[in-house]
Amino acid sequence: MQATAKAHTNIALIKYWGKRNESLILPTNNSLSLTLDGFYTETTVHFSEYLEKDRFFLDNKKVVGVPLNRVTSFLDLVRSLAGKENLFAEIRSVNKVPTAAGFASSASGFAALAAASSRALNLNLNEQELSRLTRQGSGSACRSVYGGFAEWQQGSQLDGADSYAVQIASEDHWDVRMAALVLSAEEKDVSSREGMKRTVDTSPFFEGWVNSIPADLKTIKEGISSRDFTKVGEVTEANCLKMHATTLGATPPFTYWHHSTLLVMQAIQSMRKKGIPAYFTIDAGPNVKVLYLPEFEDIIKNELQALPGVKDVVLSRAGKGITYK
Ligand code: FM0
Repeated sequence: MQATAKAHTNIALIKYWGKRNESLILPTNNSLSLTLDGFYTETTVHFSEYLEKDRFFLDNKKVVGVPLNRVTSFLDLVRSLAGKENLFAEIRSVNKVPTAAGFASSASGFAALAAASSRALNLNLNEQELSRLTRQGSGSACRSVYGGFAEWQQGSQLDGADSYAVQIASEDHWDVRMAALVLSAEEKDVSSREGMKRTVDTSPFFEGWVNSIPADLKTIKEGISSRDFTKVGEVTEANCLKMHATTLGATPPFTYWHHSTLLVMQAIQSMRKKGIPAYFTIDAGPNVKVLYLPEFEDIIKNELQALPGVKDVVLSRAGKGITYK
């Protein structure tokens, strides 16, 4: 009753921002992401009759408190699917992230946990079933089941049966790349979970955000299918800015940007004026990710590394979906 799975993280080009059901993790909009080969989590789950509760080691360190509770609650779902409510597990995860600086590992983490635990209990889930299960650990994680470009379909059913991700194009369809810039090692003030809830509950801009999604999705899917970098880049950047605009309208208002975030955003826009095609996106934190094409990799890396406030630049290609050992 043991299995090991590896999952890569994903970065949304069209963001998930808002839930319609918090306990089931059902979103208010579809989202679309690129899975990255540079960041992953590898997890081994070992269920054993000799254990009296779950125990969790991350990078060989024992984890307790809230992160352990999140893992245990998620395993409760897997246990109940398998009819093994009283079987506990030892979970060992290794995170491959360049630094602990504000890079969400929850996407790769829950995808690897869902895959390893469901396989250890012989659940035989197909990709859609695995994505639907993964969603209940962390929403954005349901897209990491797939390599390349994946779309999380929000679905309409109340129980979430039709809320899971599907692959839009594999990692071999198009060699687009992403640079992750490390700007700050500080803990964020407002988690993505809390930030999206505050936005849904209080921001007058939230309705505009939700209404704008279908057009953005149509554009990005056309762009991905025809490998139109300008089209994909422009809608990625615009969608990110719209998401972040909703937080400024919340009560109390907040932003994830630091001064160095804004500096990098402006630098990327001026790189484009110089003829270097690059577009940014930002999640619920200060760090910036930059979408680019391989032929511009050297120049983009040099320009980004030279920016003030940039501590590190990590380059990624499109990554694979879940793999098992
Ligand atoms: O990834 O409350 O998945 O689409 O990263 O666990 O469901 O951590 F920019 C924000 C990620 C949200 C956009 O939210 O929330 C995206 C975000 P949970 P997540």
